[in-house]
Amino acid sequence: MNLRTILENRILILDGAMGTMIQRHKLNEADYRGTRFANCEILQKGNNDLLVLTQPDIIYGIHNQYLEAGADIIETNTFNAQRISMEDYGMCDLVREINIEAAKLARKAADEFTAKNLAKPRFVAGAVGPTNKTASMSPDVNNPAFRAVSFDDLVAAYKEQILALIEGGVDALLIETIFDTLNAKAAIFAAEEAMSELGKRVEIMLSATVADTSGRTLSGQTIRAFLASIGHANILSVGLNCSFGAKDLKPYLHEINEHSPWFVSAYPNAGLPNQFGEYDETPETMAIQVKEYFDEKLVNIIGGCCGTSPDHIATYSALIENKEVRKPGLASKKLELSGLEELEIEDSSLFVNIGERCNVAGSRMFLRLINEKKYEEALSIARKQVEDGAQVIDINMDDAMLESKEEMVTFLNYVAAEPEISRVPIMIDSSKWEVIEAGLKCVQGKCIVNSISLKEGEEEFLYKARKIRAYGAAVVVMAFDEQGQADSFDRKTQICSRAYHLLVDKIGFPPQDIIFDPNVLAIATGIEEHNNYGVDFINATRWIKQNLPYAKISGGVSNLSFSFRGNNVVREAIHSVFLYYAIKEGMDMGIVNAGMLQIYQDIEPELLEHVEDIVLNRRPDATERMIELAEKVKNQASGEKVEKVDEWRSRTLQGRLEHALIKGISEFLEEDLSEALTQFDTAIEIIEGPLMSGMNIVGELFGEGKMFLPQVVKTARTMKKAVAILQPEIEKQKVPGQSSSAGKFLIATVKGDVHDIGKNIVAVVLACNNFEVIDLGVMTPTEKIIQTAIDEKVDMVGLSGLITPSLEEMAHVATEMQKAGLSIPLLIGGATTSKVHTAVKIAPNYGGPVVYVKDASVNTHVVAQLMSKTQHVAYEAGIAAEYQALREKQTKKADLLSLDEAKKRKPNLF
Ligand code: B12
Repeated sequence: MNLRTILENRILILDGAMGTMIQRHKLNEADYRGTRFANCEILQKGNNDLLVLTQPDIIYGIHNQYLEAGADIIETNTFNAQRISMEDYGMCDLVREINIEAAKLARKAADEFTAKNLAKPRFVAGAVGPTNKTASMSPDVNNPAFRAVSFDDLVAAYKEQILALIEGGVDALLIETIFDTLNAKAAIFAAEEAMSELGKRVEIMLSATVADTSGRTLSGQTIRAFLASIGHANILSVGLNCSFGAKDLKPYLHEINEHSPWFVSAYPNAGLPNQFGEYDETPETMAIQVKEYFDEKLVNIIGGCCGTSPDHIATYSALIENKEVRKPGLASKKLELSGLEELEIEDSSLFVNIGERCNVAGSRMFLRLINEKKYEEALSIARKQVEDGAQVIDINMDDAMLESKEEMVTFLNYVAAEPEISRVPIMIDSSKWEVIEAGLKCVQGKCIVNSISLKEGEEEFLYKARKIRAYGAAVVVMAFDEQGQADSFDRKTQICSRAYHLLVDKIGFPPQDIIFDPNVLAIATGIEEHNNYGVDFINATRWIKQNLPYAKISGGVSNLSFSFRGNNVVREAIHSVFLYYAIKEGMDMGIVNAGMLQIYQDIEPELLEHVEDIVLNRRPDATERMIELAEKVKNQASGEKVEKVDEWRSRTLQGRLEHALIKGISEFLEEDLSEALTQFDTAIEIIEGPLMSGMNIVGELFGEGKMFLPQVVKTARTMKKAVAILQPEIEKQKVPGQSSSAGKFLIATVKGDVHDIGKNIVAVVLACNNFEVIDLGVMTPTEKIIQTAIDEKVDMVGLSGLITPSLEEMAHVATEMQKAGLSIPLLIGGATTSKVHTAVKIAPNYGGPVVYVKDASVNTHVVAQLMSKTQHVAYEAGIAAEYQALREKQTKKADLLSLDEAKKRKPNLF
């Protein structure tokens, strides 16, 4: 029976700490050296891996103790046995020997136990540690681009170790204590190379470690980002080890459990070391915590890390008996990318815009900065794009006068040191393979390669695709083949189809990781054959979506309007019209200059008609007519600006505020808001009246694809400014008289959600009502909300959320609040929340009062009721009854049959 089959039926036990057990032997320098290394120059005390050669009986004894305690899998004593770490001890030349001997020792012990009880086969996992160097971070504070170890160094070192482990007879490789995903990707790469060289496969198991309670790895990735980065690997299991004790590891295991299609492992520490460097968790206390993992079906493999011993492991056997096994979920069909954070793209996602400014071929300023080696300044271009809403950033260093490969590596290393930039995935853009490959070796996240094509034939195409997959990236495939660039619908679809089937059927490339670029080519050039280019792209997009399942579509949008260089009004309109139609047909993403987009809705009717004529090739004279109008538009452009300002300035106050928000213009806010203050009773009414209505229009346009994220970011900034202008007014309306706090209110936007405008307004209004507000900000993990609520003894918790996944997250918070024994009121708010969802999906998870609150002003009233000593019981009972009624109504609805079903079931009376 192999590991996989057993794991489908029961939980497996991994051994506990090796280091802790070795320490118990209190070995001295001479013991470490043994006779063989008695004369070596470098001190060896602490070189635990060497003990397989100098004290094999001790290591064999420890393996036996763990096997005796019930471990199904034991790890070889090789955590540091690769060249990079062994350099510290001057023992690089022993790497192969140590690994072979370590594997043999463990194998011997395991096989002896298997022979004693064939029904419980024992396995050996080759321990592959993270090394003592990190490929994603610079150890030199003065040079963020410096790296103490490269991907290639790591691959070489890991490969040497892994070859020896496999030769020594391990069943699996356990790449563990991953703190830098790039190191882990190198280990996976090396493992695949070693296995294909030996012609033998063993299982790969991965285990990461989170650095602190932010739930990130040391190199800054969230769990989801880490999972996306290693999604390409052919692995048995993924999980967590080390970090902190079993209790604190649990929330992160939940995350892995939810999002991984593999078996899940955990081997926590026996708590965090205390002041004396000792571990406090006894086998009994740890067993109580670990039991929850099994009860909640979080893991398939359980073991122990630092501080654990055979006594800890021995408690597990009883705990796993008759436990239902966790079944891994299905592999995702979404395109999952990552920087430090994850970006998930599926067909229902909104258009993803890729920042195009870090391209030496497209931005003169970026080229100059790279040429002058002003990397810090070049970084600010990348930072600005992310701030302005770019969800991926394209990096291109293809210039004849540049050392493209070096510049790509240097800049990517700089980017890695900037968390604000590297939180988004990278698109490595080059026409040179060596530049792409060098770039892939620098990025820990899951990036996109831009691009490969069939230009040089199938063999070359598949070679590159296989490599890209091995580095763990997604790929843009240009519609280009041996005959050249595809310029018609037929050529585009035929090449994309050929490429898709080669990738998916021949080499098993995941279809969701293929992004086609069917070529956005310039229209209205005066050459008749070019007139249909826009339509061909749009139609090809539709065809690809219908015929090549899960593949994505991207394109460089600015090419389309190339004929109108120098005329930005027309260019912006062309881009928006094109995107409007292409997105409707399924275009998922595009390389876009966010500053070169008009809001579709706002394009002058005459201009819109002319632009649609050329983009959609609606009439033969479209180009001439557009050229004519373009001249007029261009000539008017500067004068018109003044006119345009005047036009919207003469609208009603409501109209002006809405316009300012939609366009992201803050210039007149002071003026308009002062006027508003004379017309509305309170500042809050202004927010909830005209400002909210502006935001709602933005939301609608955004949802319909008529506005894009960068434009919404601008809007959000304007809204924030407006709220800031009104804040002193809100404060003036502060409830006077009460000196002491009216209560403590904890507010947070839930995990995964960045929207905070509404939450901030609620916080300000509450503060003005004498509440002490603890604002945990955005993307707040559940555990933080609950821990703060308990530590700060708050009176109420308020959750804000504006995207659909937040609804589920809120239900989860409610469940966890219940588990934590809380009973304080829980308030739910934010645009996507609703009374019915709160009643049906959130309230049932929590015993305390749960109240949906529509907006900040209603909130004051709700909070007052909940805090009132005399009214809260009646108020809560009223809400509970109302929600119960809503639930019953909902259940009845769910019981109703569909019309078709009802027809099918009609009684047969005749
Ligand atoms: C501005 C905005 C953004 C800004 C947010 C900036 C910021 N710092 O907040 C940016 C550009 C960053 C953004 C990003 C995204 N957004 Co957005 N965004 C909006 C937009 C246009 C307005 C939101 C807003 O601020 N409204 C104004 C405030 C005042 O209203 P409010 O939050 O509802 O708050 C009021 C009440 O609800 C209540 N309230 C709010 N919270 C709480 C909490 C408590 C306890 C209480 C009592 C009351 C309460 O009081 C407030 C004042 O009265 C909405 C559209 C809309 N109509 O909501 C889309 C919208 C929410 N976004 C949307 C999407 C999809 C996204 C993105 C996923 C886009 C993308 N492709 O990346 C990302 C999300 C990233 C993430 N992981 O969160 C969708 C969500 C769809 C869905 N159901 O999932 C929307 C609805 C747009 C749409 N039609 O598609 N977005």
